[in-house]
Amino acid sequence: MDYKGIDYRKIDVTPGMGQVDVYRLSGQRQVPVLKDGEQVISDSTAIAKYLDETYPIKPVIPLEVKAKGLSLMMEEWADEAIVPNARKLVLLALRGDTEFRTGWLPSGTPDIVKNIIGSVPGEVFDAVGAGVGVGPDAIAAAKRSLHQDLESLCLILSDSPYLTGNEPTLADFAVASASIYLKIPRGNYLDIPSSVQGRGIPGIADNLDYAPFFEWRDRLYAEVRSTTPPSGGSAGDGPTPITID
Ligand SMILES: N[C@@H](CCC(=O)N[C@@H](CS)C(=O)NCC(=O)O)C(=O)O
Repeated sequence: MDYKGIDYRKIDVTPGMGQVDVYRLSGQRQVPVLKDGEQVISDSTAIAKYLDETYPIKPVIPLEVKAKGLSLMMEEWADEAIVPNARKLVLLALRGDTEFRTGWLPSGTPDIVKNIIGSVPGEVFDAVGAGVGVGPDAIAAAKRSLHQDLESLCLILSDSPYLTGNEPTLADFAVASASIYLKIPRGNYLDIPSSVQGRGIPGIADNLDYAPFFEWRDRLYAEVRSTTPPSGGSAGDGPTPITID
């Protein structure tokens, strides 16, 4: 919606209790959900399709058939391969880096709480990982997949400024958002403490081979993402307003 210049209001949902409202609104419990007047749409692909149909300016799903197929395929790949693999490795990064671990805590967190969280032994993370089926083999497989994914992405980006051509599409937005697990962007694009910005999974976030990928990602955020908190409605020649109750 930032890319299309559509004004919107964002409501963060608290996992658990907050999802009751999501369920009441949309009949399912996951985000994102878009409410546009009386229309309620869940699932990011369905939302992208709806936005392109209703607000055709700057389509996020390309009209040209090959780029359209690639965009939809890459979006699925970002959600189904990059995100789950990266989530597994985030656990490993939190295990090994106390500063990364405590950097997530709100700024007012008392030192005693920070110290306790910072001193949780690595074995506890191993046990949690094993408990959710993320043992050493799963971690090695996730690493292999991500290295191959990043090599592929760098190859694609060496030939065009965006993943499917000269304009950003759903593919770019999906892969860029999945990449947040790999390395957190610097800048006030997301509500993420500055102490963890620029940090990420060792061997990936700091790997110079993948610098072109993270440069593309950061350029996309700088070009597209609004840094000011979205507000409801705007007048004059600003972005097209959507009414959200
Ligand atoms: N295919 C869906 C996936 C949505 C999804 O995985 N949402 C996650 C957050 S990124 C969620 O709501 N998780 C909470 C839950 O599953 O209870 C889409 O692309 O919108």
